[in-house]
Amino acid sequence: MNPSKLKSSWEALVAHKSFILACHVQPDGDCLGAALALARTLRSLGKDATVISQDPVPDHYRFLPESDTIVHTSDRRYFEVGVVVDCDQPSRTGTAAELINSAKITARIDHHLTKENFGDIQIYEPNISSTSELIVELFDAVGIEIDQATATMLMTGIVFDTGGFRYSNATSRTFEIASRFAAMGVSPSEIVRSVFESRPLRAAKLLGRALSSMQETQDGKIVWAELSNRDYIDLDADDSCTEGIVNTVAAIKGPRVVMLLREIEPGIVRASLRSRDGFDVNKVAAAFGGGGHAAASGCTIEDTLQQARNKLISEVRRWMES
Ligand SMILES: [Mn+2]
Repeated sequence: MNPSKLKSSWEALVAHKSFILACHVQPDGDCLGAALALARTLRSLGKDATVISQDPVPDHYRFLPESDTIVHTSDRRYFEVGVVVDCDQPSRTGTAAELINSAKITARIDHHLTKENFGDIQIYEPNISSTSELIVELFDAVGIEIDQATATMLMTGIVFDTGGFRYSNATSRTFEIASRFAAMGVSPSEIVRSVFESRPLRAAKLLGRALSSMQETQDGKIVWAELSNRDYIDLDADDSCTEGIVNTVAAIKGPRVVMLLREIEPGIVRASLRSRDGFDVNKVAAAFGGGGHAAASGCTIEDTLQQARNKLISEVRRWMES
C-alpha cells in the first residue's frame, strides 16, 4: 500500500470513536503485537479501544506491555468499528466474530495472502513481513510517533513473523525498522529469547514427540510430523505449546513440503504447512478452508489423524504434479 492509501484508510478509521480489535485464534506474536500497538495508539488519540482474543495470551507473550488489558469475552455489544487483526475474516477470530460482525463498520489490517475481501476499511499488504511492519508503515505515513512501548509491541510482531529475522520476508526495510527500534532501546535479543527460547518443559517434550514422529514419503519430497490427542493428554499440554514446533520440524534438508499435524481434539486435526523452494502451500491449505502465505500456511480438517494426513499428502501431490 502506498502512503496516500494508508493515509486515507487511517483517516476513515479514526473518524470513529470506539474500536474492538480481534486477534485470530491461537494468537501469535504478530497478532498480539499489532493489536496492542494499534489499541495503544488509538487510545493515545482519545479513542476507546479494546483488544479481544478468544484464546488466552500465551505465557511467553506476557512481557508485552498492556498484554493484561486483552479481554477474552465482552458483555458490551456495541462498537463502532470491528477490526480483524493479522487475519482475513471474522471467522478466524473464533468467538470474537460476533462482536466484529455487529459493529457499525468493519476493518481488516493484515498481510495474509488471500482472496477474501472483508472489511469496509482494508489496510492490507501481502508483500510485507508482518502486520506489525504494516502498522509501522501506516504510522509513518500519517506521522504518528512510535513510543518505546509501541516499538516493543511492533518489534515482537516482526521478530515472530520473520522467525527472528531468518526468513526471506525480512527485507532491508524490515532491518531498517528493527534498527530504528533498537536505537530506541528495544532489544531484539531479549525479544527473541522471550518469543523463541522460553518454552515450558511440557512444550519441549511435545516438540520431542513431534520430532520422533517424523516420516517422509518414499521420494522424500514430503515430510511430516504428528501429534496425537494422546500426546497432548500425556504431557498435560494444549495447542499453545505447539508454537514454533513446525519450524523446527521444517529445519531439515531435502523436502519440498513439511507438515505438522496436531490432533487437538479427537477428530479435529490442525495442520501447519511449510515449503521452501517456491511451492505454494497456501493452495493446499485453501483446499481445506485454511490459508496463510505461499511458504507457510495452515488449515483444520475434521477427520482422524491418519485420514487427514492422507488427504493432505494427496492434495500436495496434486499441486506438485500440476
Ligand atoms: Mn502475521
